[in-house]
Amino acid sequence: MSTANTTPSTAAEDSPLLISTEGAVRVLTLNRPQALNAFTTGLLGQLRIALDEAAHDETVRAVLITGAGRAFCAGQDLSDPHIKPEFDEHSGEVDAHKKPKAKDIGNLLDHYYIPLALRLRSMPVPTICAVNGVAAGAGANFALGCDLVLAGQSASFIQAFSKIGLVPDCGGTWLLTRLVGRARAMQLALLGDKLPAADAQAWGLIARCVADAELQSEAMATAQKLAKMPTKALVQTREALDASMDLEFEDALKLEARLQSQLGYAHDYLEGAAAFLTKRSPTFKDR
Ligand code: T3D
Repeated sequence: MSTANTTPSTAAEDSPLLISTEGAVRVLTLNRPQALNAFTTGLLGQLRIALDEAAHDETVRAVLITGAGRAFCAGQDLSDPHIKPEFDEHSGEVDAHKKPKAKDIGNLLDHYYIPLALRLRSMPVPTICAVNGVAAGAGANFALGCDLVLAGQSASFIQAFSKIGLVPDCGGTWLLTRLVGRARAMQLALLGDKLPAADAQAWGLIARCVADAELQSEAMATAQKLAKMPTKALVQTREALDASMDLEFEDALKLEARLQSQLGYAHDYLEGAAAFLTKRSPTFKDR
């Protein structure tokens, strides 16, 4: 990734989340490479705060999320003391005679994953994910929740949940069916097999699979391009496309008209139209 005009991370280099800014693009890098950037409650909390900060910073016009090292994210860190199930550390067996201490995974979702997924999906700026390696479990679904997903050719997507007796979470059930349809969603979710990035693109799960060496520069170029575009219109496009899945055709037409009504009075439409008609480059500023 280019370092031109980059504000270095304010967090320490060993922080689980690195934050930097390149022009109007906020870059968030998951940084637990020794555990394939698996989500701890600490990392989940930092990620949500970083998204909140980006949402409230008027100078930020796109967010780019990626991972450090060879993986994007291996999902929930299964050794995190907050959720680690009880078993015999020596034999690795679950003691059938001893009632294991229950840990409510739903609580973890309520407190960490749901707020994070909702924050991501309601960002007032476009979000781009550069999937630099394996994305498993909640790591895959967090990536798929971004507006545009680019992946390196050696990256892959795994709905790892069924292998440990869980259902897809972090929006997986909602996202998968909408992105690839029920048949392929079922295949991914039931079997939990690895889907290589090239197949993910062919299936319509992600926007683009690119050469590994080009992933970060392609993702940054895309983020910079989006950052120069009319942010508010991009975000309302996300809302309209998401809503359209549950709307009748006529209701989708009416939603489009309502959004155009609002956007038509905004600076960016006037600027865009004026720039086109006077053959100059537009400068968009609405957020
Ligand atoms: O409680 C809950 O679970 C609720 C939350 C649910 C949300 C979820 O995300 S559930 C799904 C959780 N994730 C998984 O089940 C995936 C587990 N990981 C894997 O299946 C594999 O690691 C991968 C397929 C992702 C990658 O395989 P590979 O062979 O490239 O790497 P590896 O050797 O398995 O892993 C490298 C290291 O990362 C290793 O540590 P070590 O042995 O070098 O010290 C491994 O233990 C660690 N690691 C990988 N994934 C996780 C992890 N450590 C903790 N949690 C992980 N999820």
